[in-house]
Amino acid sequence: MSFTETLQGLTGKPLADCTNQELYLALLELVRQKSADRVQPVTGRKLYYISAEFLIGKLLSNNLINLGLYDEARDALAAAGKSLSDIEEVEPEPSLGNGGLGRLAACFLDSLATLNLPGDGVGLRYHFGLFHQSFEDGVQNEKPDPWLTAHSWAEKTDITYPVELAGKEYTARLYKLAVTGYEGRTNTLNLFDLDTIDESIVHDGIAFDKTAIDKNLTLFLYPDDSDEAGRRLRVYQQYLMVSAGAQLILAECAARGCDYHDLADYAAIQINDTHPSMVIPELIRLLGEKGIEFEEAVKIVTKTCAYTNHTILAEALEKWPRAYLDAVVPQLMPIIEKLDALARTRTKDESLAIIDKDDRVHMAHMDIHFTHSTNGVAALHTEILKNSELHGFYELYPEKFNNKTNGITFRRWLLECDPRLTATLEQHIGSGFRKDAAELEKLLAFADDEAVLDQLTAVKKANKEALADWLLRTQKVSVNTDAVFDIQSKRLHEYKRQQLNLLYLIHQYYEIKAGHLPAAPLVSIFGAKAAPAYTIAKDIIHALLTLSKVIAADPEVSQWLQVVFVENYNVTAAEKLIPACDLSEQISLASKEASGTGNMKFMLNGALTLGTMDGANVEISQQVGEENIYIFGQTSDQVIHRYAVGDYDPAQWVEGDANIRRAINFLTGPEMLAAGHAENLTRLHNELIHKDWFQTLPDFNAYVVRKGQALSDYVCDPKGWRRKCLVNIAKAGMFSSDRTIAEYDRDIWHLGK
Ligand code: GL7
Repeated sequence: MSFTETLQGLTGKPLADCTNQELYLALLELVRQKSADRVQPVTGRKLYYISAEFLIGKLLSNNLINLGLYDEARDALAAAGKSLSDIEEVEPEPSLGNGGLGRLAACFLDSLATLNLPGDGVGLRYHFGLFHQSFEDGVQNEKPDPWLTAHSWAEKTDITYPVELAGKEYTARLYKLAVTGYEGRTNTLNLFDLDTIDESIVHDGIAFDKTAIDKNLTLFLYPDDSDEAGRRLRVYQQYLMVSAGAQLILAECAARGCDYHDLADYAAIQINDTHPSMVIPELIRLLGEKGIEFEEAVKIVTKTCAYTNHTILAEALEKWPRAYLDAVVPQLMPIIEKLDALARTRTKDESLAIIDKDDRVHMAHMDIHFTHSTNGVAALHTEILKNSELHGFYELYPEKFNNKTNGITFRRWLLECDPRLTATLEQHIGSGFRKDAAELEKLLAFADDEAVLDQLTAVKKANKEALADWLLRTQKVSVNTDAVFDIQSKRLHEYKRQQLNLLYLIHQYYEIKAGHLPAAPLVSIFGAKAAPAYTIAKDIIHALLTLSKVIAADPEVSQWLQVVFVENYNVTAAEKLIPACDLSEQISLASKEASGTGNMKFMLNGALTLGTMDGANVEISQQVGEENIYIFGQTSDQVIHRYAVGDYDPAQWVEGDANIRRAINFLTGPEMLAAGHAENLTRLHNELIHKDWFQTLPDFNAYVVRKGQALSDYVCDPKGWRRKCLVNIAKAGMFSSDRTIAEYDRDIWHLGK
């Protein structure tokens, strides 16, 4: 049967007569059937990747690619006058994650299935995921972002588990979402929810009654935690996830013959950051119910579980007040106390305790004591964990510490998002890189081949035109595609330093006004959501939106400089932005970005990195060589030293440097105040002068110089530029999540054995 006939069988009428909605549903059904054919029996150890976030993005195209159906589907639809990309627009994006950590979990599921490894995800079925962002009067506005339509990828099952929260029993229901690898097996993303959730309680944006647990528990990912009810709600969510998850794991293992004593032969559990840490005491509790004593249960759980640390930012290493846990999960507290006592027999160092003297429970400490592996997510990050942040733990358990540099799935971040580049690569180096990313290195043979370099230039230009069309259609802005496309897209956080980019743009504004024209016109594109309660982050968004208005209104400047802030940055937007980027901004304060994964996506799509020696930028720089990347700024050692000495005073930098002073004062100058809000701009101005916790000012001049160099290279040495792009693509292989997953399997999980 032809593809057209199969699809027509599902729609019940000629494809040409179908709406895009009808075609989307038919494709969804077809993918489901084909994915089901690829489910394989599990033998030996199976992985459970437990995570509060799975930022899966839209699934239709990805699934069609992995099933080998994409080209057929596109052609059959085109023959009927339909476009696959229009049909994709019908699909809502599930925003079940907030940034790199959640997207990493999604990439890992893709790689597990592609490598034919038995590995399922365990998480929550949030009804709205992260909020939908819009800008009103230059200010971020938050609304729910619904994705659960009548027909969704996550299928309801009749499997339920009881979960006790604050002494009351709730029923967690399992939903299953098929994850099919590229020419690989089908695994499952298990998502839990309650039947009683009531979406109608959300009002005024994303506000809701935080105490009505049966109605609100899985409404949002990361509900606002600026008040106590919000923080408790996170504990409720976490326990729902781990308790239902642990019951599912034990049930599946038992069905395969596990007698619980040998749990570690059947299951490997990866704890993704500290949100799922309560799975440790919960498993001990459940094993106790099966008749296993505490001491043995601790050994079983330690052998089964492993922990990944994704950040050194202290505020992200969760420490729950004991009172919250006493209230929400009283059944776990006796176990956590026993674990604390046991940990104290291993070390006298109070700072490594699970329950500290202020009665806070340190989730990461519990993870490190009671799992067999703790890994960081890039080489530098792991070294910082070992040498400073977690040094005491490293001394106690050196054998537990290991590095697993992050990766991204090339199916989504090359084949799907950049079909033009994919086709060009295939023309020259064949299609082996689809499964073996190291084959991209074959491209190096063409580094001086003018025809190939021209082709890459043409691909980039076409991608920039496509982005310009999309920006016009969705953001109502028109951009100059001859300009350098410079992109900083990631969560808004002071450590990521969108404010450094902001100060640069103001500096350029002045320079252009003074007749010091840049080497090339620049379109500076941002995409970022700020956490709803993160005031300064919202002020930075406001300052960028205001600056964008000021520049657009000034023809002298706007022919050289444009600032575009894309609304509601999400996976779908990333897929449009990344292939069109010339210069990728990875400018976090050295030591603060654990890895970054956007940096890898941009590089793979032939953008050059402008970055600090932070996270995986260090490894990107090693891969491509320093002549193929624009590095600037303080090193992590210098930064850590500056924090240790504690004498950083931004006011001195403002006083001592006229350019810095000029840029900062512009924030509260007449142009900005006329276009924006004094309250936001003044607060940001004061923050930078009096605090600047992420040391923006010491890196300012180096950043200006390096960025200027990049723009000048782009214009003065176009061939050299394109050669650098080629080297970046060719050297991206190491950042495939297939490589990362193979390393996790080799060193930690040993799946299928
Ligand atoms: C993060 C890190 O900030 C980021 O650098 C890393 O790439 C990612 C995946 O390991 O994890 N940690 C974190 O809490 N978030 C991240 O994106 C939200």
